[in-house]
Amino acid sequence: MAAGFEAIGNGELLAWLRDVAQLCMPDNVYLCDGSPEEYAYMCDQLVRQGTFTRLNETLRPDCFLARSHPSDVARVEDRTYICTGDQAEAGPTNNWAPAEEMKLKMACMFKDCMAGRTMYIIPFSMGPVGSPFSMIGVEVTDSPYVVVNMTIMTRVGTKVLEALGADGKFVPCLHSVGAPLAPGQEDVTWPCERDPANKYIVHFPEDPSIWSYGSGYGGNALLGKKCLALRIASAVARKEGWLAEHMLILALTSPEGKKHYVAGAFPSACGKTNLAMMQPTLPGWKVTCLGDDIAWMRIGADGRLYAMNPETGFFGVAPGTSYQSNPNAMDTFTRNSIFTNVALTDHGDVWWEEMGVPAPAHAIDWEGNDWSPDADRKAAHPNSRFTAPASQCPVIDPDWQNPAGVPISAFLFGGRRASTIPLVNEAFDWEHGVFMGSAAGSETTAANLSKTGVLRHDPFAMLPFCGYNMGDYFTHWLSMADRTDAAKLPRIFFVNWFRKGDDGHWLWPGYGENSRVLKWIFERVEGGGEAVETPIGYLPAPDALDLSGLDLPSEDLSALLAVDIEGWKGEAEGLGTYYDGFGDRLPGALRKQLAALKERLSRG
Ligand code: SAT
Ligand code: MN
Repeated sequence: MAAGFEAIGNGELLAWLRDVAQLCMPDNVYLCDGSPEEYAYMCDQLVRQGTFTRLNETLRPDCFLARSHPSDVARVEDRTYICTGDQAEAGPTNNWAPAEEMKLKMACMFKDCMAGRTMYIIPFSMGPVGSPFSMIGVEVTDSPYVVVNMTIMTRVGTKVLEALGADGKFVPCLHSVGAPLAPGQEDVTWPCERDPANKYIVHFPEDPSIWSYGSGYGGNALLGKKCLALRIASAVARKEGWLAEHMLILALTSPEGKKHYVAGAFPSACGKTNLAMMQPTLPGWKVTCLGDDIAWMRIGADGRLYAMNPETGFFGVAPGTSYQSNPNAMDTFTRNSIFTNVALTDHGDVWWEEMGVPAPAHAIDWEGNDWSPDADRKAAHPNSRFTAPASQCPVIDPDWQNPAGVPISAFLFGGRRASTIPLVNEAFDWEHGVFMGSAAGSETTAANLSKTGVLRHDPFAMLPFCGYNMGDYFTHWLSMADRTDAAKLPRIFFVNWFRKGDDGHWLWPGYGENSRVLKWIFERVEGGGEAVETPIGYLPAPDALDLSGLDLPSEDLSALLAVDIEGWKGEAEGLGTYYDGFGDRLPGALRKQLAALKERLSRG
């Protein structure tokens, strides 16, 4: 193996790397040190290869645009597997194959798959390097695009190898775009496996290890994120008694200077990034951001639940991001950022739909073609993304890298729901809150390569990310109440920013105006905030939401805070059928909660 490997003092890692190199047969091997020089060099190399276009140095210094292949634009949930010995361990919501069989299959897929390419070794830490709560992974990839994105999204390089030491544990994460080059064959700008049926995003939680083949995009390829920090970590967390969740973390500070931390689970592309760094419209209130996608949480010595963001960057959806919807994101990716599948303006800047600036008269669209506003297609792909360092966020919280995390006062659950689900609804207690999380559903978005706008159950926004049987996951959530004084656990709220009127108009303005809902939640946590008890939970009393300065038609407000009994009866029926799919892995407490909800609804 190549020089420079003296830094790898870990025997297990060396042995794995030798095996992998022999299997994949790359032309070169390169160990990433994580330095700024390396990052700059790799970006230049991506420009030379045509994968990256350097953006205008004045408008957007040290920023790059990448265009992926049109077959490779989102996560592929139908090609994502949890492989265990026994199918029951993966459960009914995951694709499964026997672990041993899948390993053989993967060995065949990966054979010689890096021919003509360089194999990059990326040691990375999810969570601060050296923290006892962090997890180390080593991603081996043939994609330099993955290297630079991982460098933004995680802590990468020599310092991680040092923390790993001679006998530390790491999660082996093997990735290939699945496009070996024959001698003399010219490369393309976005190599990947074009046939979706040949992509495999495979997790072996019992090892644990990850094998990802055929895609170079987002969560399919940046293996620290969904694969390690959610699917593998959720399985580890269950065994060790903590939580690995698809949640943003924010801090809310009142005009009096009191601070509460909130974590929120919403499906992909449902506004987590916007909420996590929102600019409140309510005077005097302040939001600071700790993370926009993943929270690892443990019960601390004081019995409260502490959350830490294991990532160091944002991989956010570009379309819809504007100075109106998310000014802090706009100010985060002004420099040192990567844009994928957005449009390129003639000034060398980026553009996307609903960016809040007029469409350019001419641009190059995400597929590399000329585009003008009269074209009947979008300039940016709906799942186009920015990759930006969290440290550049103007409202990053001072504690965002605190290895001990921050104590969570409230959980938010939500999704995209045009009807039935009210603006905000508080659980009666922990068990009822877990029930609410298990009942969450959302319309599908472009974050997954499949039909969008279809309503599906998405418990805790973890449907695509839970690395074990979802029934056991519910049990694990319920068990948190036995691990501490239940009164110290976060209060649980269900929110819905996406309600529409019968004529299709949005009932709630969302974005910074969501601070009005956060204020009520803050007050509830503090023991105030007026509420009414309803069959579905505690809703704000008629005047409890601070709507000062907001021009909200009263009929819209009534609709947002109404309990649609018939609609909820339908929800309950659908949930019963959904629960049936979990068989005896469904905790009895949730069946009891469902029966109690039905009973309350029947009383009206
Ligand atoms: O591509 S990612 O999985 O990282 C984004 C998402 O779906 O949330
Ligand atoms: Mn996500």
